[in-house]
Amino acid sequence: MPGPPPTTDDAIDPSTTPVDLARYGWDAGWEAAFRPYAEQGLAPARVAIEYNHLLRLYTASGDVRAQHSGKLLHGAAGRHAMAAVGDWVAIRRTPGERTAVIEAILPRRTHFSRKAAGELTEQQVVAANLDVVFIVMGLDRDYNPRRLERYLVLVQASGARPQVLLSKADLVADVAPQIAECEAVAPGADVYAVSVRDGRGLDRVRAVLPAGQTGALLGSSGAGKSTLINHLLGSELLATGAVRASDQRGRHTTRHRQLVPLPGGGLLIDTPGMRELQLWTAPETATTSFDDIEAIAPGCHFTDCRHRTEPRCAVRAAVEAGELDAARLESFHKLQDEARALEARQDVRGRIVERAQGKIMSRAVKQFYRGRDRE
Ligand SMILES: Nc1nc2c(ncn2[C@@H]2O[C@H](COP(=O)(O)OP(=O)(O)OP(=O)(O)O)[C@@H](O)[C@H]2O)c(=O)[nH]1
Ligand SMILES: [Mg+2]
Ligand SMILES: [Zn+2]
Repeated sequence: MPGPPPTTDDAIDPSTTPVDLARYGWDAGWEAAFRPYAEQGLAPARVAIEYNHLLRLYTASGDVRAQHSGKLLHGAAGRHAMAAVGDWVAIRRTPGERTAVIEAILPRRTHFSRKAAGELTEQQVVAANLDVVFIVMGLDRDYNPRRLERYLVLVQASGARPQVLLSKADLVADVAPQIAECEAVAPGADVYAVSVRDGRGLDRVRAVLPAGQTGALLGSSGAGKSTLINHLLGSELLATGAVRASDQRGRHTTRHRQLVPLPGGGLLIDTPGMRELQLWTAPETATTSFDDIEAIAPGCHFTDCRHRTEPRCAVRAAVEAGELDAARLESFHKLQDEARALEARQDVRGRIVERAQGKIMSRAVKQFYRGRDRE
């Protein structure tokens, strides 16, 4: 078994030889976006690993650990303003200080978000600046097309291209039925089988990650995400863990998100298996991955038909005629309800934040005048 991934901040040796940032996906666009920060004497870096409050960054002069500036930590934007793995950031390094300070995050080209776990209605950016998102689903008991729908909604909203990897293909005799089923759920996405045991599909993964492109692996614990990266790397960089014999569930082996440069020049982000995948998206985007339903909907009598109890609904008619899977329409309704509920909670939260900010403002104004009275 390989050792655990680096968990202490000294685990990655700071190198002294300069590194070409192109290795981490730096290009002319990032260069242009960074210009104002370069003028302030800041250096560019890409977030490599995210621990709780500490980040590990790739820079042109080796890896450094970093923390957010006070301004980013306590700003009004909340968790969205925190750097996520894959972000390009502007850092300040003070001679003699071991930790760099993240002063700014360059505008993200794409980001994959979900609702933060727990009660808070807060967006959590799982990974940033992704060209591709690989949804990894094992062909063992992990296989679940309904969960795939949920992932696709979030990938759709992220701006990255979705790829569906049916992993552990060596465990089943014929992958064709599952591929067909997933293709029906994921119109427009590439769906293919991979296996590290017989090497199937690995070249296809490499092909969608040419030099400079960044992908992220998402999926349940035990789906084989870290194992796949190790195979693409040709080394056991990441810890992997066998699924439980009783129910084939994973053991949450990966604890941190981590950006790994691959030999071909592409980059892949490993993520911990998700326990909870709550939506973070508007009701309109929640249904854009249901092209099959959207294609039938123009036939409904009402233009704003929700395909529930409305009369002369073409979508329900298609289900009754056996042309559309009933489970598919059920998912459509479920995801839309969830997105609506989230939207309502966000409205409430927005008002609370505004009120709190109003209070802070009026206190600051009062203090300002009190100060002046004393002068
Ligand atoms: N048969 C078979 N087993 C595989 C394959 N890929 C991974 N596995 C096994 O699946 C188990 C889980 O693999 P991991 O790579 O740790 O899974 P993970 O998705 O990273 O899981 P977390 O880190 O917990 O989220 C390990 O025992 C792997 O050996 C495959 O292609 N075929
Ligand atoms: Mg893992
Ligand atoms: Zn309808």
